[in-house]
Amino acid sequence: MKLIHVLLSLLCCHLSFCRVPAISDASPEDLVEEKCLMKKYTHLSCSKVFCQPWQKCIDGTCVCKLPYQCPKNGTSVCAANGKSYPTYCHQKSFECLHPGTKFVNNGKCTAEGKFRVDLEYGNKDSEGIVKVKLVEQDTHMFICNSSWSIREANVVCFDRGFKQGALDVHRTFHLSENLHINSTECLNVHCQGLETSLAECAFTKGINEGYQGLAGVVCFTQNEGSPRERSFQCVNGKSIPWKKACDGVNDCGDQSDELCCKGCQGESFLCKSGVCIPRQHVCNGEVDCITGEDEVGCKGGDHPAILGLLSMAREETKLVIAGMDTERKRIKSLLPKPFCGVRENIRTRRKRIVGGKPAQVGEFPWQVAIKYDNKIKCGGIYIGGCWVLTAAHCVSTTRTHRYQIWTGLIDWIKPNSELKVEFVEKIIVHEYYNGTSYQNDIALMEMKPNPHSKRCEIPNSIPACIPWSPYLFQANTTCVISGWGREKDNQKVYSLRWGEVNLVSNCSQFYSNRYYEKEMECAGTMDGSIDACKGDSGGPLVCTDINNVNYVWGIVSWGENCGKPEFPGVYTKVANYFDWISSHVGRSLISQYNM
Ligand code: 4AZ
Repeated sequence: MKLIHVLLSLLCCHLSFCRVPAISDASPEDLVEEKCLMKKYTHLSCSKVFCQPWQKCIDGTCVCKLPYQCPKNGTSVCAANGKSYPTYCHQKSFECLHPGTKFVNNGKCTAEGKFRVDLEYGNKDSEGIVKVKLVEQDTHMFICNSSWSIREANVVCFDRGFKQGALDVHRTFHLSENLHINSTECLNVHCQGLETSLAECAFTKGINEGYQGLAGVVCFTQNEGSPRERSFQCVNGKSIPWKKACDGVNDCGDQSDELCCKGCQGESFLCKSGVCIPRQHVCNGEVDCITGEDEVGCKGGDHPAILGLLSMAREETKLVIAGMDTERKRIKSLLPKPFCGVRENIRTRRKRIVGGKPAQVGEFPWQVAIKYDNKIKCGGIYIGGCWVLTAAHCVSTTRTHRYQIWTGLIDWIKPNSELKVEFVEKIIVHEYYNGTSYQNDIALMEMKPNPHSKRCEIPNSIPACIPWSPYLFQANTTCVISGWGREKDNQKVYSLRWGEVNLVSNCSQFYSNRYYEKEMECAGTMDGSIDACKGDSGGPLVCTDINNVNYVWGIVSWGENCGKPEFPGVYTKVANYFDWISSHVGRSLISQYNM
């Protein structure tokens, strides 16, 4: 048996139509993270991917926006229900709410010239050779095989109501006697893969190389579904060969084969968030990884935007229909982007509380001090508007008048001129805060606005961003803590200090049953030399992303003593509370993406 396999492999390779994996190749199963698969992530999971611009992220899922939430400018499009919509975003938002209202063409709806897709020479329903009729053209055309992939095939199947997309991109179809493919031209088509109609994809003219050169499709139906080899189970119920998981290609159709990856194979790129994206998406001018690294360090020569234009220009002569991808990008660029997490004048403070270093004015513009009666009781984090984030164990909801929020402060013995004192309007403690276990140790403080402007004006503060996904930063990332808390020897601290700590995974090994993975985060240093301590509570653990944007990843919460290497500091995991925070402060204040 083995010998036959080897012989076959040799023969195959000689004929160069099959690749024998090298002995050292990891098996595809090793690229996939099992624990992550249980979460059943798809293209609608906004902790892993960005939502479409006509969607917003609620509780980790992309849901439809209402059409009025779309940007106003754009040109009208026609949908399959015969209605015109003011923009593509309006139509897609409407379609998202009422599937079936599919895109037909760019422009107003007219009686003649509908876009059509038919399948020929197969069973004509779920399989066949793809034939299209473009708007304002009266002849049907076939699709060239050279541009055809599972991306486009999935779109054709979605369009025909096969929710799991395509099983395969080809099959030998039994041609009828009277095959007449008389045209020498065919159409190349290019989709993103998540369109709901082929009409949204781009078409260019190509050369027909006969029947073999034409694209076909087999849509996934339950009876096609019996797995032929060891197979990967997509979230949508389709099964695909394991070797197609984590290769940057959305074979499943719901992207579930690309979202739980430890590594990527083939022509693909691994995002830090564990997502494989196609290599062509790296440096293409659009951020695909939620962690942003696919558009960083792109060389000037191949600047993403210019590359895009060049390829458009090259295609221009043959372009039949431009597709809606450029419009999708434009809509994205028109959405409001709140500002957070960027220091005014980034100083090179690089090089690295307990064991910390003194801070300078402007280095921690989100850091606030929470004063109760005559004492700095805790730290806090300015997150925009009138809102400050802190630990629940720092505050009580009833004595708001005894609190003050000091912003712009460095030294509380000799306050600097940037200091501004604010009074407190309201305190919101998490409804499931547990003072014994310190679960949900998170609270919001609303500052009293200026009575004239009705706004909070805090000139020397800049809000820290709220992380919307637990996948934005991984274990071992170096982040920064800051505060007026005690030194190791319990020495008092008057001036703001900061230090670098690393995110620690598997923290239950240190705190066993006291640590709650979903709600808490640990951070520390190998030798315990840098740590938060008494008085730092409520203050920030801030992590910086690849674009130098600062996120409040944790709130100083608790820990066994201070500065002990075997007991890292424990922080409230802010990403877990994005929806709780936005429900109180309003989505628009803190949402950067997926609005
Ligand atoms: C505290 O008592 C405290 N080393 C805060 C942080 C840590 C320990 C104690 C973490 O507020």
